[in-house]
Amino acid sequence: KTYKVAIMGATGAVGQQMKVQLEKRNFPAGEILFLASSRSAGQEIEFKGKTYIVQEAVPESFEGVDIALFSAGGSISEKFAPEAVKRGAVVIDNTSAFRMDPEVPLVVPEVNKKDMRLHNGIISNPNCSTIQMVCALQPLKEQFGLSKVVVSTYQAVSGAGIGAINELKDQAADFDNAKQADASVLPVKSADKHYPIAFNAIPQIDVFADNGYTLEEMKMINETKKIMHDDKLSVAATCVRLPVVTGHSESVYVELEGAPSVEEVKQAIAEAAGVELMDDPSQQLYPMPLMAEGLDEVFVGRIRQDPDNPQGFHLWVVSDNLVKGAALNSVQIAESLIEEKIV
Ligand code: A2P
Ligand code: 11C
Repeated sequence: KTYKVAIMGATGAVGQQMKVQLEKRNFPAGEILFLASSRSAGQEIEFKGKTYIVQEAVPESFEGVDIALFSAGGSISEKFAPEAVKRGAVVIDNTSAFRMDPEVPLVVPEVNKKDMRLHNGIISNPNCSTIQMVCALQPLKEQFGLSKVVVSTYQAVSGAGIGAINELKDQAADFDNAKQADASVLPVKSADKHYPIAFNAIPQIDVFADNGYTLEEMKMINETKKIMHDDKLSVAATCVRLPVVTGHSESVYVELEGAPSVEEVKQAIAEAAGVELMDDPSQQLYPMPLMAEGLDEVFVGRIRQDPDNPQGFHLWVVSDNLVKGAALNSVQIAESLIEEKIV
């Protein structure tokens, strides 16, 4: 059996990667539609050796679509996802539009695949920085119990879309004028002030909430609790943008309910689905975004026990934010829908 698939936001950083993942995993797409705004309607996209034309998305685009992968921004999802559902599609939405809606499952297949079954037409794909963190946390929770998480992120510009990648490339070409570089995308396109990202670190991703946290930080806090089904889990986050093109890195501190040895923690990480242990200080082996680019796995290294607390551990977690953080996770949800006979 094959399925009619639509990619909404097909020309974007995540949309392009969705196409790559569908091809790479040989997803049973009998028909495929590449949708974007009128700005890029008419562009050509190659898929499995055939040329397709990007179409401007309208509600009728979703007629007959079985699975729609959305990554064109929250307001576009709010407008078009209900239209797609009305026409019989299951929407896998990679924006924050519906993630915290109690009626909408928020899924990382390695962690909470079965939540998918409760969908009402929309399944949300979590934020990229949340996905890679929960993949590393889940085996620790299962084996040792998890009570507290404190995370600091080192996030790549591709998380903010193609405009942010271009901005970094332009600014990085002019080292001597780094401080005066033109900036209009980061930290947030709609914000009053913009700062250069080349040769910089910006402790703001998304806009600020009233409590002083940014929305990116609140996503990591709220989404983690929802995916792990644990409202009592204590989570705090500080999210920082770095001049890295692709691949988010995270320094994650966890407090466990038990006090395992470092070796036991490493073993749990090594055995976890979708996660690869990369941790050997004697060989200077640890994950970095440049090596993770284009790869499927969540890489974990630098695992250390807190010298002052046998239940505390530090981990360094790296993954390609466009792959497992977005497109791959969405395609895995689509594959799970087929496996579980939900579509
Ligand atoms: P377009 O190329 O027409 O602007 P990124 O996150 O990399 O900036 O990508 C955003 C994606 O969302 C692009 O594919 C973009 O298409 C798409 N998009 C933006 N606005 C709309 C819209 N109004 N309708 C459909 N797609 C949109
Ligand atoms: C970033 N994590 O790196 C953001 C991008 O809610 O899906 C993803 C925003 C989202 O900028």
